[in-house]
Amino acid sequence: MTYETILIETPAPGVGLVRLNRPQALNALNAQITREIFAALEAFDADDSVRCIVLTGSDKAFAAGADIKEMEATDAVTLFASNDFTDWSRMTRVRKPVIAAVSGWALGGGCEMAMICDMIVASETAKFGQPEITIGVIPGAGGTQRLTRAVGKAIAMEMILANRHLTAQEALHYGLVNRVYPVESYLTEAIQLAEKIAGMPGAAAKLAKEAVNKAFELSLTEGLNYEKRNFYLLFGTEDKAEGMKAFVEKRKAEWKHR
Ligand code: DAK
Repeated sequence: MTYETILIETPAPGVGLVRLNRPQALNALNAQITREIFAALEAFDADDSVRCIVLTGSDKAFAAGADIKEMEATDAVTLFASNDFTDWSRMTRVRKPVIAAVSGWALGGGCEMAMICDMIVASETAKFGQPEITIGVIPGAGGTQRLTRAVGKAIAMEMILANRHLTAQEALHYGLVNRVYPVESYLTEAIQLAEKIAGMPGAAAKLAKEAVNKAFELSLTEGLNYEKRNFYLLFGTEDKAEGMKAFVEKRKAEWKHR
């Protein structure tokens, strides 16, 4: 597939990079870019040479939300029918770890897209917000749920009802982001973190991601059972045999990612 609104790179061993590229609209998420982002993530997910994915925008904007100019002309029936745009659950089905590298605006759907990722590395200029109420709607791609789980009810309510924006440091304080770096280095740092994850045994990384995400959906007992099954499953992998043998032999493991 060729892309018109995103750029694709493999900047480090095992790392796939998806870069949003609609600078004229601050990377606003129209149907085309959304479709291309999901397709690119799915392509990296299916590519054996990639084990961790970084999703980024520009230094000025990760994404300023869904494209309001496109949405202005949309009615409820059309929105319901346009599955490409509305089926953001495609992103949650990516099994490899995904890191959002966020600088500048991460508003509305931009903030929601970053929150679907497994970790967020931010630049000092990152600004997170859910301003949908200022255009007469509410978050529609997980903002009321994922933001509340990430920062707690009080701050989520203020962001969603009063359009409060969080600075990068505030987002770090409330647990929305993992790390904050100067704008000159946030992307390099995100790629380095991705390279570190890509250097771990691939099946374990996928199953660990899956189990952590289950913590938001299952009861503790169900979650613990889920974790245990994934743990047992890994005892069937070549990397488990190699990892434990290498420890006993006091040498570095050589992963096959199988
Ligand atoms: N949509 C379309 N164009 C946008 C845009 C957006 N969200 N944000 C910025 N732009 C465009 C501007 O119109 C302008 O284009 P021209 O007028 O020059 O042609 C260009 O980008 C530069 O923007 P500004 O001139 O406004 O730049 P400033 O630095 O002055 O301001 C800003 C930056 C980010 C504060 C401002 O642009 C802004 O407030 N933007 C809108 C932010 C916003 O309200 N975002 C939330 C949109 S609602 C769903 C999935 C997703 C969603 C819902 C449902 N389902 C799966 C069901 C998501 C909804 C949303 O995100």
